[in-house]
Amino acid sequence: MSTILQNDLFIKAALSQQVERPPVWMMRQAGRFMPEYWEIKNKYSFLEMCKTPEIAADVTMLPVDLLGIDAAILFSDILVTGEAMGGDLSFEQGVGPRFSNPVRTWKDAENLSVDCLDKLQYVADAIHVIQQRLDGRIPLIGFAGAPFTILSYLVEGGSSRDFKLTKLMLNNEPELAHLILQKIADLTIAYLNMQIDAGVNAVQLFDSWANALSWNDYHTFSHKYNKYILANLKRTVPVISFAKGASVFAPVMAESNPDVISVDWNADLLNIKKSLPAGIAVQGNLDPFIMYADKPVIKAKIHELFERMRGENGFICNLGHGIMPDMPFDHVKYAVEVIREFRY
Ligand code: 1CP
Repeated sequence: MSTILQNDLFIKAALSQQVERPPVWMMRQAGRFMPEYWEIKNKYSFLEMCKTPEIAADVTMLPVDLLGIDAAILFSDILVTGEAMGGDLSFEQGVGPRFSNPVRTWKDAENLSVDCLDKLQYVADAIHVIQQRLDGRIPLIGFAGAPFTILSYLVEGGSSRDFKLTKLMLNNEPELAHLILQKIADLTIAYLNMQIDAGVNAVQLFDSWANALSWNDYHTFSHKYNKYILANLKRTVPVISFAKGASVFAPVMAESNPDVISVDWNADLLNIKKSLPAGIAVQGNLDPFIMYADKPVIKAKIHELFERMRGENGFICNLGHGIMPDMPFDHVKYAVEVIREFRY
């Protein structure tokens, strides 16, 4: 993207440059907590929304126009790579994501396609429409799911509490898991590079369920592939590595050389930042559940984090995980206002 950004706070912070206040965006910022989301959602299925560039752009723009955040994130889902590879994906109300043909055997794994980037062309098309709408106001973040997190959905056939079948595969048939992880990683490289070519200003790799893994398994089944992906991305835009579990795994994540590590809310963010090599920024790490609290509490928690991070370049404010569907919209909006008014 050669357009000059009117608000480049997010990019500057991602590159550990000095800013007058921390930039903010929030995971799941374009979603079910917004009445305006439901007006669209009531007319289309979730996948129709993702696959119709004009609608994906409409939803991407909701938090830009209604919340005033400092970065937009593409409206899509991490599971679209699993679908492109051959997964029969649906999102049912109240059930969440589902793959009706889980990947559990060598035959299932061999049937997964890697050469399927054409099936994700709608994402590049959406990026073009969104960038026209944004018109350089703020940066656009592209994203993909990390191989271990995608593997868990493919193996379980959907969401899971304990990742029992996934861990059974890692323990009993590690080579089968490696075959699937390698295929996901290869598609993810092509997919994120396609997003970069289409004009996103940053990309984020979501390893949402890394926290399910032991220290050794994290190295073997997650970090190895995330590192391979980061080594093969066009590093023309900042790369953010998110893991639920980053409170523990951040020093390992740093070995894959991301520009930013996005941290859940268990850790002290300053301690994490200080433990990382210079030049790696941090993103986070408000407990999302403060959004249910009274407004003075929200303000106090934000200021507590910002005072702790005072003087640090390379800090992007975000939640440690996503906004929940029933969080009050005006609380989230208030949080963004508090952040935007803050000055170092
Ligand atoms: O606003 C945004 O953040 C942009 C769009 C976005 C992103 C970045 C959506 C829309 N999903 C995601 C990423 C995503 N999807 C992640 C990684 C981030 C995270 O950890 O929260 C994960 C794990 C998913 C998988 C997924 N898709 C879930 C979680 C299920 C579980 O296992 O807990 C859900 C509920 C979905 C559907 C989905 N994705 C996005 C929305 C708005 C929805 C809800 C669809 C609906 O019913 O309207």
